[in-house]
Amino acid sequence: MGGQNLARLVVVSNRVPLPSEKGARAGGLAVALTDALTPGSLWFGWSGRRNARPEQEPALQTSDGITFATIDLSESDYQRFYAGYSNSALWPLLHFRLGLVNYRTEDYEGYRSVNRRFAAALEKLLLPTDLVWVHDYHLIPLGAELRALGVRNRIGFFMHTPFGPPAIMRALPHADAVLDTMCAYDVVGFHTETYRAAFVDCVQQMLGATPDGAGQFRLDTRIFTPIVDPIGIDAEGFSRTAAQAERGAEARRLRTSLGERKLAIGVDRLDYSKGLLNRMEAFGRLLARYKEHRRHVSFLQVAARSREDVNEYRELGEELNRIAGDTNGRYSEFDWTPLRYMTRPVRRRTLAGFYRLAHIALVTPLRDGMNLVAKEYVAAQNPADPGVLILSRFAGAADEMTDALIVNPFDADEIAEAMHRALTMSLEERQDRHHRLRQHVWHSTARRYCEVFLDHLDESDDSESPASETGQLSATAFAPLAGNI
Ligand code: ADQ
Repeated sequence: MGGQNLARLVVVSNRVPLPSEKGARAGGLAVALTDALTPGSLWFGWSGRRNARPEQEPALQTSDGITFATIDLSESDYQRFYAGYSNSALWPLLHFRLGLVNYRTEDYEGYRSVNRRFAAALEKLLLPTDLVWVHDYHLIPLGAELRALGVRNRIGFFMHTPFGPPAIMRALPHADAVLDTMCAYDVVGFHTETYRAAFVDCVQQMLGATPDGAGQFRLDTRIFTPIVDPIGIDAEGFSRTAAQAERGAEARRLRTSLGERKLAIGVDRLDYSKGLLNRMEAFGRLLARYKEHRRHVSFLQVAARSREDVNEYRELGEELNRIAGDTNGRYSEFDWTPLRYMTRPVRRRTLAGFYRLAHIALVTPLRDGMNLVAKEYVAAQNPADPGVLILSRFAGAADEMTDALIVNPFDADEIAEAMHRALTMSLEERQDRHHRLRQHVWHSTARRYCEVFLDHLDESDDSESPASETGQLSATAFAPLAGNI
């Protein structure tokens, strides 16, 4: 538990990475929060397990002073809540892929009922002074469900995906009801001003919420504050890890296998939002157009399989296998395989070493809330001889990382041109760009992300909190939060 005088932080996310599962793990949210939670905190959510008769009470375990409270899902909850409404309706919609939205009423009902169940289980664990921080699109209605149970704690919500304007959001069945539940939070956070502004347009145009002119909005009796709070990484720590990992066995094996060749790298979850097809296509076009790069560059794409029980993900996997085979069949020589494609997750530490070896990182999502790989790549570089980041203009990261080579991820020719430019860029230009990118990544860290959000949550309502009445809840209360970031 935290100090007696400090508000306890309660993080809620769909998937709780249990201490027993440490190791290779894809997913930006899990990575950022692992760094942010400190002894005394509670992390609540789904265990990742499916169970024919899930208990209503959460299972508790403690590790390094953090309590993990998890509940299992039944098979039908899993299909409706997780594979269904969350990942077949909300995820494509929030990534502007209306054609991929697959909506079923029973999925929506499952989504709402799992959120109710989560709220009922969490409510029993809450102390009156807890600060509750709910994460991501699976759990949008959770705050409203907690309020319905009489919970008066300060509750914040952070949306890790993009957020669309009314023209997109209106395509979601029950959009008004879902949006309405977002207004039950005290603070609603987004990575960029574009997403925040889109949310504001939605609540004003679709629900009639009104601004107070000082950043807050009112809808009937509820007052909420939408904020911009870009997520970041532990830049210093990641940089150190990369420098060490470069000397490790895996990085040495990779370097030996490359010989004198340059390395381009892509690291993603295997997801249609990540622009993998266009990226592989672009690499083929580079080799077709600029013959001088043949045999002199290898592209390593690590794409950890994810959400395989959603049709679109299986189909994407098959298409990637086809295009990878096609590219290698066309351009391979007996001693050079241009494209190395692996779908197994790679340990974070190993990845850090690979990033450091890579002359180019291709981060070309078609839409992405932020994209932490872009930041990890910059942090991993050797400032004396840095690589070049090629970044999609539709990643949230592009708002801040303007010194990357910014591309339209839908245009494979433009990506190929950017690769050529990166492969032929002078050391001086690489250093200049990297220097500026580095300043940004070191400024906008995971630690800052947590502090900014929790400061807003702390400020959002002083009148009703017993802790603030005694003056005990202040920004300094969160200092330990960042202790191990
Ligand atoms: P994700 O879509 O999971 O996160 P991202 O931000 O790139 O995307 O985070 C991925 C994390 O997982 C990174 O730390 C990366 O190193 C790791 N990872 C990715 N692929 C991996 C692989 N193949 N093997 C091992 N590790 C891998 C969501 C949103 C993003 C947002 C984050 C955080 O979609 O836009 O940046 O949340 O808010």
